[in-house]
Amino acid sequence: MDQSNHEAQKVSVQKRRLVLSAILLGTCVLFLARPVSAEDFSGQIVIVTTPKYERALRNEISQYQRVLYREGFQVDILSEDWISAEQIKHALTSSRYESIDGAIMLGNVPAALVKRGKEEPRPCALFMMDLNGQWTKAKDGGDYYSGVPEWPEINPEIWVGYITAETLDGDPVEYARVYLERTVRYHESGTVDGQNGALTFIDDEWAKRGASTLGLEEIYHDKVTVVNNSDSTTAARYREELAKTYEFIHLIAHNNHGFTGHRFAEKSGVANVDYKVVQYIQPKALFYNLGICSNACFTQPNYAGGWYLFGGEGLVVLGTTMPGAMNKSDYLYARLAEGVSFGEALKEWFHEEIPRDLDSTNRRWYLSVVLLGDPTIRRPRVTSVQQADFA
Ligand SMILES: [Ca+2]
Ligand SMILES: [Ca+2]
Repeated sequence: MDQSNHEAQKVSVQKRRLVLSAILLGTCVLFLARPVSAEDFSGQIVIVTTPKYERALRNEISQYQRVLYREGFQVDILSEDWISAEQIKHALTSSRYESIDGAIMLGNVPAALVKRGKEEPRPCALFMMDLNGQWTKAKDGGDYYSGVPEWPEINPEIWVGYITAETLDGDPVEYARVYLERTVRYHESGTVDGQNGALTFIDDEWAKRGASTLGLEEIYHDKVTVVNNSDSTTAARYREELAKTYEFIHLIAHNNHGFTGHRFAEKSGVANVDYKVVQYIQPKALFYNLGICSNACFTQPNYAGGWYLFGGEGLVVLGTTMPGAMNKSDYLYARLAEGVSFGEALKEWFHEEIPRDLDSTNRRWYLSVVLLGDPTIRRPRVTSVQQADFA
Protein backbone atom coordinates (compact mmCIF):
# COMPACT_ATOMS: atom_id res chain seq x y z
CA MET A 1 0.00 0.00 0.00
CA ASP A 2 1.20 3.49 -0.77
CA GLN A 3 2.35 4.86 2.57
CA SER A 4 1.50 8.51 1.90
CA ASN A 5 -1.96 7.46 0.73
CA HIS A 6 -2.38 5.42 3.84
CA GLU A 7 -1.25 8.27 6.07
CA ALA A 8 -3.56 10.68 4.26
CA GLN A 9 -6.42 8.25 4.79
CA LYS A 10 -5.61 7.96 8.47
CA VAL A 11 -5.49 11.74 8.87
CA SER A 12 -8.77 12.04 6.97
CA VAL A 13 -10.37 9.41 9.21
CA GLN A 14 -9.00 11.12 12.32
CA LYS A 15 -10.27 14.51 11.19
CA ARG A 16 -13.69 13.10 10.59
CA ARG A 17 -13.67 11.40 13.95
CA LEU A 18 -12.75 14.73 15.57
CA VAL A 19 -15.67 16.45 13.90
CA LEU A 20 -17.99 13.63 14.92
CA SER A 21 -16.65 13.58 18.47
CA ALA A 22 -17.17 17.33 18.75
CA ILE A 23 -20.75 16.86 17.69
CA LEU A 24 -21.29 13.98 20.07
CA LEU A 25 -19.79 15.68 23.12
CA GLY A 26 -22.62 17.89 24.24
CA THR A 27 -25.50 15.50 23.73
CA CYS A 28 -26.85 12.05 24.45
CA VAL A 29 -28.18 11.70 20.95
CA LEU A 30 -25.98 11.26 17.91
CA PHE A 31 -26.21 14.58 16.18
CA LEU A 32 -26.74 18.20 17.09
CA ALA A 33 -28.71 20.58 14.93
CA ARG A 34 -25.58 22.70 14.54
CA PRO A 35 -24.10 23.13 11.08
CA VAL A 36 -20.31 22.94 10.99
CA SER A 37 -18.38 25.90 9.65
CA ALA A 38 -16.68 25.77 6.27
CA GLU A 39 -13.24 25.03 7.72
CA ASP A 40 -14.64 21.94 9.45
CA PHE A 41 -15.30 20.20 6.14
CA SER A 42 -13.24 17.06 6.13
CA GLY A 43 -13.97 16.14 2.56
CA GLN A 44 -16.23 16.25 -0.41
CA ILE A 45 -19.01 13.96 -1.49
CA VAL A 46 -20.53 14.01 -4.94
CA ILE A 47 -24.04 12.73 -5.53
CA VAL A 48 -24.18 11.66 -9.16
CA THR A 49 -27.70 11.52 -10.54
CA THR A 50 -29.87 12.45 -13.51
CA PRO A 51 -32.32 15.32 -14.08
CA LYS A 52 -35.22 12.85 -13.78
CA TYR A 53 -34.20 11.88 -10.24
CA GLU A 54 -33.09 15.35 -9.29
CA ARG A 55 -36.49 16.79 -10.19
CA ALA A 56 -38.53 14.03 -8.56
CA LEU A 57 -36.45 13.81 -5.37
CA ARG A 58 -35.48 17.43 -4.88
CA ASN A 59 -36.64 17.51 -1.24
CA GLU A 60 -35.16 14.14 -0.30
CA ILE A 61 -31.80 14.92 -1.90
CA SER A 62 -31.77 18.25 -0.12
CA GLN A 63 -32.46 16.58 3.24
CA TYR A 64 -29.72 14.05 2.54
CA GLN A 65 -27.29 16.85 1.69
CA ARG A 66 -28.21 18.53 4.95
CA VAL A 67 -27.36 15.53 7.16
CA LEU A 68 -24.08 14.94 5.33
CA TYR A 69 -23.22 18.61 5.70
CA ARG A 70 -23.71 18.32 9.44
CA GLU A 71 -21.32 15.40 9.48
CA GLY A 72 -18.64 17.59 7.97
CA PHE A 73 -18.96 16.98 4.26
CA GLN A 74 -19.28 19.40 1.42
CA VAL A 75 -21.82 17.78 -0.89
CA ASP A 76 -22.18 18.54 -4.60
CA ILE A 77 -24.91 17.27 -6.87
CA LEU A 78 -23.87 16.34 -10.40
CA SER A 79 -27.00 15.85 -12.44
CA GLU A 80 -26.82 15.04 -16.13
CA ASP A 81 -28.12 12.57 -18.64
CA TRP A 82 -24.86 10.67 -18.46
CA ILE A 83 -23.71 8.86 -21.56
CA SER A 84 -21.07 6.66 -19.95
CA ALA A 85 -19.24 5.73 -16.77
CA GLU A 86 -16.11 7.28 -18.27
CA GLN A 87 -17.88 10.63 -18.48
CA ILE A 88 -18.74 10.40 -14.77
CA LYS A 89 -15.20 9.39 -13.85
CA HIS A 90 -13.83 12.31 -15.84
CA ALA A 91 -16.10 14.68 -13.89
CA LEU A 92 -14.99 13.20 -10.55
CA THR A 93 -11.32 13.67 -11.40
CA SER A 94 -11.67 17.38 -12.14
CA SER A 95 -9.62 19.78 -10.00
CA ARG A 96 -12.87 20.88 -8.37
CA TYR A 97 -12.91 17.56 -6.49
CA GLU A 98 -9.34 17.42 -5.31
CA SER A 99 -10.37 16.35 -1.81
CA ILE A 100 -13.19 14.03 -2.85
CA ASP A 101 -13.97 11.24 -0.36
CA GLY A 102 -16.55 9.41 -2.35
CA ALA A 103 -19.48 9.41 -4.72
CA ILE A 104 -23.05 8.20 -4.51
CA MET A 105 -24.67 6.98 -7.71
CA LEU A 106 -28.37 7.69 -7.44
CA GLY A 107 -30.81 6.27 -9.98
CA ASN A 108 -30.21 5.49 -13.62
CA VAL A 109 -26.53 6.38 -13.95
CA PRO A 110 -24.30 4.20 -16.13
CA ALA A 111 -21.71 1.84 -14.65
CA ALA A 112 -18.57 0.56 -16.35
CA LEU A 113 -18.73 -3.04 -17.48
CA VAL A 114 -15.95 -5.55 -17.11
CA LYS A 115 -15.82 -8.84 -18.99
CA ARG A 116 -14.06 -11.69 -17.28
CA GLY A 117 -13.26 -14.70 -19.40
CA LYS A 118 -16.31 -16.01 -21.21
CA GLU A 119 -18.82 -14.45 -18.82
CA GLU A 120 -21.15 -11.65 -19.84
CA PRO A 121 -19.80 -8.17 -19.02
CA ARG A 122 -20.89 -7.03 -15.55
CA PRO A 123 -20.89 -3.67 -13.77
CA CYS A 124 -17.72 -2.97 -11.81
CA ALA A 125 -17.75 -0.43 -8.97
CA LEU A 126 -13.98 -0.62 -8.60
CA PHE A 127 -13.64 1.13 -11.98
CA MET A 128 -15.25 4.22 -10.49
CA MET A 129 -13.43 3.92 -7.15
CA ASP A 130 -10.02 3.66 -8.80
CA LEU A 131 -9.53 7.16 -10.19
CA ASN A 132 -5.95 6.82 -11.44
CA GLY A 133 -5.60 3.28 -12.79
CA GLN A 134 -5.20 2.49 -16.49
CA TRP A 135 -8.15 0.33 -17.47
CA THR A 136 -8.01 -1.37 -20.85
CA LYS A 137 -10.97 -1.56 -23.21
CA ALA A 138 -11.74 -4.89 -24.84
CA LYS A 139 -9.98 -5.49 -28.12
CA ASP A 140 -13.06 -6.97 -29.76
CA GLY A 141 -14.75 -3.58 -30.00
CA GLY A 142 -17.24 -4.23 -27.19
CA ASP A 143 -18.07 -1.38 -24.82
CA TYR A 144 -16.45 -2.96 -21.80
CA TYR A 145 -13.12 -3.49 -20.13
CA SER A 146 -11.16 -6.69 -20.25
CA GLY A 147 -7.94 -5.51 -18.66
CA VAL A 148 -7.61 -3.93 -15.25
CA PRO A 149 -4.77 -1.88 -13.76
CA GLU A 150 -1.85 -3.53 -12.06
CA TRP A 151 -0.83 -2.92 -8.49
CA PRO A 152 -0.75 -0.31 -7.03
CA GLU A 153 -2.99 1.73 -9.36
CA ILE A 154 -5.86 -0.69 -8.98
CA ASN A 155 -6.41 0.45 -5.42
CA PRO A 156 -9.37 2.78 -4.99
CA GLU A 157 -8.95 6.47 -4.19
CA ILE A 158 -12.61 7.02 -3.33
CA TRP A 159 -15.56 5.05 -2.07
CA VAL A 160 -18.69 4.64 -4.19
CA GLY A 161 -22.22 3.50 -3.39
CA TYR A 162 -25.01 2.59 -5.81
CA ILE A 163 -28.59 3.46 -4.94
CA THR A 164 -30.44 2.09 -7.91
CA ALA A 165 -33.77 0.30 -8.17
CA GLU A 166 -33.99 0.79 -11.92
CA THR A 167 -34.30 -2.92 -12.64
CA LEU A 168 -36.73 -3.84 -9.84
CA ASP A 169 -40.46 -4.39 -10.35
CA GLY A 170 -42.28 -1.22 -9.36
CA ASP A 171 -41.41 2.49 -9.47
CA PRO A 172 -37.64 2.96 -9.09
CA VAL A 173 -37.94 6.63 -8.19
CA GLU A 174 -40.33 5.83 -5.36
CA TYR A 175 -37.98 3.15 -4.03
CA ALA A 176 -35.16 5.69 -4.08
CA ARG A 177 -37.38 8.24 -2.32
CA VAL A 178 -38.26 5.85 0.50
CA TYR A 179 -34.62 4.79 0.76
CA LEU A 180 -33.35 8.38 1.04
CA GLU A 181 -35.94 9.14 3.70
CA ARG A 182 -34.80 6.05 5.60
CA THR A 183 -31.12 6.89 5.49
CA VAL A 184 -31.77 10.50 6.48
CA ARG A 185 -33.75 9.23 9.49
CA TYR A 186 -30.88 6.98 10.43
CA HIS A 187 -28.34 9.82 10.18
CA GLU A 188 -30.58 12.02 12.29
CA SER A 189 -31.60 9.66 15.04
CA GLY A 190 -29.21 6.70 15.08
CA THR A 191 -31.83 4.82 17.04
CA VAL A 192 -30.23 1.43 16.43
CA ASP A 193 -28.18 0.30 19.40
CA GLY A 194 -26.62 -2.97 18.28
CA GLN A 195 -28.61 -5.02 20.74
CA ASN A 196 -30.30 -7.02 17.98
CA GLY A 197 -26.95 -8.47 17.04
CA ALA A 198 -25.91 -10.19 13.86
CA LEU A 199 -26.59 -13.42 12.00
CA THR A 200 -24.15 -15.43 9.95
CA PHE A 201 -25.87 -18.06 7.82
CA ILE A 202 -23.33 -20.28 6.09
CA ASP A 203 -24.27 -23.10 3.78
CA ASP A 204 -22.51 -26.48 3.77
CA GLU A 205 -19.68 -25.84 1.34
CA TRP A 206 -18.23 -22.96 3.38
CA ALA A 207 -19.27 -24.30 6.77
CA LYS A 208 -17.14 -27.37 6.06
CA ARG A 209 -14.15 -25.06 5.75
CA GLY A 210 -14.85 -23.69 9.22
CA ALA A 211 -16.61 -20.40 8.40
CA SER A 212 -18.32 -19.13 11.53
CA THR A 213 -18.67 -15.57 12.85
CA LEU A 214 -16.80 -14.13 9.83
CA GLY A 215 -15.38 -11.27 11.90
CA LEU A 216 -18.73 -9.87 12.98
CA GLU A 217 -17.76 -10.46 16.61
CA GLU A 218 -15.57 -7.37 16.17
CA ILE A 219 -18.77 -5.34 16.12
CA TYR A 220 -21.32 -7.47 17.92
CA HIS A 221 -19.15 -9.38 20.40
CA ASP A 222 -21.21 -12.29 21.76
CA LYS A 223 -24.34 -11.19 19.94
CA VAL A 224 -23.53 -13.09 16.74
CA THR A 225 -25.88 -15.96 15.96
CA VAL A 226 -24.14 -18.54 13.80
CA VAL A 227 -26.17 -20.96 11.68
CA ASN A 228 -23.68 -23.20 9.92
CA ASN A 229 -24.77 -26.75 10.70
CA SER A 230 -25.59 -28.55 7.46
CA ASP A 231 -28.92 -29.78 8.86
CA SER A 232 -29.89 -26.24 9.83
CA THR A 233 -28.85 -24.33 6.71
CA THR A 234 -32.03 -24.95 4.77
CA ALA A 235 -34.16 -22.58 2.75
CA ALA A 236 -36.95 -22.86 5.36
CA ARG A 237 -34.60 -21.95 8.21
CA TYR A 238 -33.20 -19.00 6.25
CA ARG A 239 -36.71 -17.65 5.69
CA GLU A 240 -37.31 -18.00 9.44
CA GLU A 241 -34.09 -16.19 10.36
CA LEU A 242 -34.67 -13.48 7.76
CA ALA A 243 -37.96 -12.61 9.42
CA LYS A 244 -36.24 -12.03 12.78
CA THR A 245 -34.89 -8.68 13.87
CA TYR A 246 -31.15 -8.87 13.36
CA GLU A 247 -29.20 -5.72 12.71
CA PHE A 248 -26.66 -7.34 10.39
CA ILE A 249 -26.91 -10.46 8.23
CA HIS A 250 -23.94 -12.10 6.51
CA LEU A 251 -25.10 -14.88 4.23
CA ILE A 252 -22.87 -17.32 2.37
CA ALA A 253 -24.46 -19.68 -0.13
CA HIS A 254 -24.65 -20.39 -3.84
CA ASN A 255 -26.99 -18.37 -6.00
CA ASN A 256 -30.03 -19.85 -7.65
CA HIS A 257 -28.49 -20.00 -11.12
CA GLY A 258 -29.11 -16.31 -11.55
CA PHE A 259 -29.04 -12.93 -9.92
CA THR A 260 -32.21 -13.02 -7.91
CA GLY A 261 -31.76 -15.43 -5.04
CA HIS A 262 -29.93 -18.08 -3.10
CA ARG A 263 -29.69 -21.84 -3.17
CA PHE A 264 -29.14 -24.02 -0.12
CA ALA A 265 -27.80 -27.55 -0.03
CA GLU A 266 -30.28 -29.80 1.76
CA LYS A 267 -30.39 -33.51 2.50
CA SER A 268 -32.91 -34.08 -0.24
CA GLY A 269 -31.11 -31.91 -2.79
CA VAL A 270 -31.21 -28.14 -3.06
CA ALA A 271 -33.83 -25.50 -2.26
CA ASN A 272 -34.08 -21.90 -3.44
CA VAL A 273 -34.97 -18.66 -1.76
CA ASP A 274 -35.60 -15.98 -4.36
CA TYR A 275 -36.20 -12.26 -4.24
CA LYS A 276 -39.95 -12.72 -3.84
CA VAL A 277 -39.28 -14.12 -0.38
CA VAL A 278 -37.35 -10.95 0.48
CA GLN A 279 -40.18 -8.85 -1.00
CA TYR A 280 -42.71 -10.73 1.11
CA ILE A 281 -40.77 -10.72 4.40
CA GLN A 282 -39.61 -7.09 4.12
CA PRO A 283 -36.67 -7.88 6.40
CA LYS A 284 -35.79 -5.63 9.30
CA ALA A 285 -32.03 -5.97 9.11
CA LEU A 286 -30.14 -2.79 8.25
CA PHE A 287 -26.89 -4.24 6.95
CA TYR A 288 -26.18 -7.20 4.71
CA ASN A 289 -23.14 -8.91 3.31
CA LEU A 290 -24.33 -11.23 0.56
CA GLY A 291 -21.60 -13.79 -0.01
CA ILE A 292 -23.43 -15.10 -3.02
CA CYS A 293 -22.39 -14.98 -6.65
CA SER A 294 -23.82 -12.05 -8.63
CA ASN A 295 -26.60 -11.14 -6.17
CA ALA A 296 -25.58 -7.46 -6.25
CA CYS A 297 -25.51 -7.19 -10.04
CA PHE A 298 -27.66 -4.06 -10.14
CA THR A 299 -28.14 -4.07 -13.91
CA GLN A 300 -30.09 -7.34 -13.74
CA PRO A 301 -33.89 -7.49 -13.33
CA ASN A 302 -34.94 -7.99 -9.72
CA TYR A 303 -31.38 -8.50 -8.48
CA ALA A 304 -31.60 -9.88 -4.96
CA GLY A 305 -29.31 -7.22 -3.47
CA GLY A 306 -31.77 -4.60 -4.67
CA TRP A 307 -34.62 -6.21 -2.80
CA TYR A 308 -32.55 -6.38 0.38
CA LEU A 309 -31.82 -2.66 0.03
CA PHE A 310 -35.24 -1.42 -1.02
CA GLY A 311 -37.66 -4.15 0.08
CA GLY A 312 -37.35 -3.81 3.84
CA GLU A 313 -35.33 -1.64 6.19
CA GLY A 314 -31.96 -2.05 4.43
CA LEU A 315 -29.34 0.68 4.60
CA VAL A 316 -26.20 -0.99 3.23
CA VAL A 317 -25.82 -4.16 1.18
CA LEU A 318 -22.36 -5.47 0.33
CA GLY A 319 -22.28 -8.00 -2.47
CA THR A 320 -20.80 -8.93 -5.79
CA THR A 321 -21.78 -8.24 -9.37
CA MET A 322 -19.98 -11.30 -10.72
CA PRO A 323 -19.47 -14.89 -9.62
CA GLY A 324 -17.49 -14.63 -6.40
CA ALA A 325 -17.93 -13.15 -2.96
CA MET A 326 -16.11 -10.96 -0.50
CA ASN A 327 -13.27 -13.07 0.74
CA LYS A 328 -12.02 -12.30 4.24
CA SER A 329 -14.35 -9.84 5.92
CA ASP A 330 -12.53 -9.54 9.27
CA TYR A 331 -10.62 -6.39 8.42
CA LEU A 332 -13.73 -4.66 7.12
CA TYR A 333 -15.72 -5.45 10.25
CA ALA A 334 -12.87 -4.37 12.53
CA ARG A 335 -12.85 -0.96 10.85
CA LEU A 336 -16.63 -0.67 11.12
CA ALA A 337 -16.32 -1.48 14.81
CA GLU A 338 -13.88 1.40 15.12
CA GLY A 339 -16.52 3.75 13.78
CA VAL A 340 -15.52 4.36 10.17
CA SER A 341 -18.23 4.50 7.53
CA PHE A 342 -19.13 1.51 5.37
CA GLY A 343 -17.72 3.29 2.31
CA GLU A 344 -14.43 4.11 3.97
CA ALA A 345 -14.15 0.64 5.51
CA LEU A 346 -14.70 -1.01 2.13
CA LYS A 347 -12.17 1.27 0.46
CA GLU A 348 -9.61 0.41 3.11
CA TRP A 349 -10.51 -3.27 2.77
CA PHE A 350 -9.47 -3.13 -0.89
CA HIS A 351 -6.14 -1.58 0.12
CA GLU A 352 -5.61 -4.17 2.80
CA GLU A 353 -6.82 -7.30 1.06
CA ILE A 354 -6.26 -6.85 -2.65
CA PRO A 355 -3.27 -9.04 -3.56
CA ARG A 356 -0.26 -7.42 -5.17
CA ASP A 357 -0.16 -10.21 -7.73
CA LEU A 358 -3.77 -10.03 -8.78
CA ASP A 359 -3.86 -13.19 -10.84
CA SER A 360 -6.88 -14.41 -12.74
CA THR A 361 -8.07 -16.56 -9.85
CA ASN A 362 -7.94 -13.69 -7.42
CA ARG A 363 -9.50 -11.12 -9.71
CA ARG A 364 -12.96 -12.57 -9.23
CA TRP A 365 -12.89 -11.83 -5.51
CA TYR A 366 -12.06 -8.18 -5.90
CA LEU A 367 -13.38 -6.87 -9.20
CA SER A 368 -16.95 -7.62 -8.38
CA VAL A 369 -17.35 -6.32 -4.82
CA VAL A 370 -19.84 -3.47 -4.61
CA LEU A 371 -21.55 -1.38 -1.96
CA LEU A 372 -25.27 -0.84 -2.51
CA GLY A 373 -26.80 2.02 -0.55
CA ASP A 374 -25.40 4.94 1.42
CA PRO A 375 -21.63 4.56 1.97
CA THR A 376 -21.58 7.32 4.61
CA ILE A 377 -23.49 5.15 7.08
CA ARG A 378 -21.68 4.23 10.28
CA ARG A 379 -22.86 1.96 12.97
CA PRO A 380 -24.27 4.20 15.67
CA ARG A 381 -22.53 4.33 19.00
CA VAL A 382 -24.36 2.47 21.73
CA THR A 383 -25.46 4.48 24.74
CA SER A 384 -23.36 4.30 27.90
CA VAL A 385 -25.70 1.87 29.69
CA GLN A 386 -25.84 -0.44 26.72
CA GLN A 387 -22.14 -0.07 26.19
CA ALA A 388 -21.45 -1.40 29.68
CA ASP A 389 -23.58 -4.41 28.90
CA PHE A 390 -22.13 -4.77 25.44
CA ALA A 391 -18.39 -4.34 25.93
CA1 LIG B 1 -5.96 3.80 -7.84
CA1 LIG C 1 -27.43 -26.58 3.94
